[in-house]
Amino acid sequence: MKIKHVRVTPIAFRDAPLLNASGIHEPYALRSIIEVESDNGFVGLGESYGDAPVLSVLKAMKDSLVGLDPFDLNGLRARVKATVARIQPGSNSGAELAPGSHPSKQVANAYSAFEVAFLDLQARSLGMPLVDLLGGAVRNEVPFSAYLFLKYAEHVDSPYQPDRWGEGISPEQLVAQARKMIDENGFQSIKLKAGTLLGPEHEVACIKALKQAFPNAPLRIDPNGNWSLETAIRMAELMGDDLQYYEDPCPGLEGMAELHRRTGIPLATNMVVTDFDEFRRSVALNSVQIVLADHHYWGGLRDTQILSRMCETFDIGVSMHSNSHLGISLMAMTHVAAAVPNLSYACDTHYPWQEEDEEVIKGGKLPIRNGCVTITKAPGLGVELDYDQLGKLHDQYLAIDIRSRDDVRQMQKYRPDWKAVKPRF
Ligand code: GKR
Ligand code: MG
Repeated sequence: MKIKHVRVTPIAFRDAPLLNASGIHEPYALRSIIEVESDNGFVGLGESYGDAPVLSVLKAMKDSLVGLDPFDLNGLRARVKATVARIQPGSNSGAELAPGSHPSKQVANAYSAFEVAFLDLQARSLGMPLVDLLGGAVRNEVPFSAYLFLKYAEHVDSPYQPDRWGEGISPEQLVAQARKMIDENGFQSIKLKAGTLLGPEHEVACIKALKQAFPNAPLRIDPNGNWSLETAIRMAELMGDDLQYYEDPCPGLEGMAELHRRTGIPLATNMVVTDFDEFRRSVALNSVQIVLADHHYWGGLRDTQILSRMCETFDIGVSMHSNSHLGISLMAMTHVAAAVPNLSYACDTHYPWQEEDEEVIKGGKLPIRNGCVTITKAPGLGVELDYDQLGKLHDQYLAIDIRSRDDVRQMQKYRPDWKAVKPRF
């Protein structure tokens, strides 16, 4: 079997005005949809970042993959390395929350984008679910958590009708947001995105309200490194006992290590451990007790399994990170999570925030039941592209002027003096 065509299609979909440490989400999120077609008629699918620097690598890669055997993952890696060395793509200043766009991650994330599509193609050609190529499923139901955001009711320039979630600013509104998300998806655990302009005390009040409303649900808070060590310690004193884990409260491997020494609270990260070198340094310092894996920038599904194995070796818990994404990514996350025996926590997903009419796979949005996404016996990732939807979302991409995520620039539309400062509090 040889690769005959590779297509990379940038798309844009509506994204809610969600607040975070950098600022606020823009009205559209960008992704790329990858199709790898073999000479015997199978098509493997992938989904990755859609920011300009990433797209430039994916597009530059396309033709070099024609003629390659989709089982030749080492050949894929060599071609990715050669392409990145040749074109040296730029960085994406506004997306430090999502390490995938960082220049040091270009090889890992481009490899991942195609590795998923290659594995999907391999599995389809063999008529088996992708998870079987990862050693088989240790669970068929993969648990995800409710991912709450402080948010405005609508975007600053109102490019479209307000979303169905309404404003999420007060603790009462956050509890209502959680209830709706849990009613619709059955989530058992709850994560609150923090580090926003509303400040740590307000965000701790939201955690307290959530604890009261959902006393049995494990809670997490994630300020994306936007609190100083002293602030993180002060907030830990207020809510430490309410948390399952404390995700990236303050910046840096050293800061996190010191925080753990002084509070004893389990710390999780998708910011200070984003590659194997940082993993090694984190183990030496005991910076984190849980790593949030993300195949998009950890170098694919197989490297995510290696990361999980490393976590097991060093007695570190495994959870999963997410950015705004659609169903192909959700199924890739689900297949790899199904093949990780030591997945110790429900995974993150932004999926509930995405609109019903903007899914790119046939049949619309995938169901999340009892907080879980199910692996089926269908070949590969188990999803098919809806080409009408792909065309619609690509046209939407062409119609807007966002080419790289920049939550700082978006916040400046609300507050012209807003700057990228970290830690802010
Ligand atoms: O989408 O605003 C966001 C998140 O803050 C995202 O960018 C992070 O990468 O969800 C992520 C996280 O857990 O840090
Ligand atoms: Mg995080």
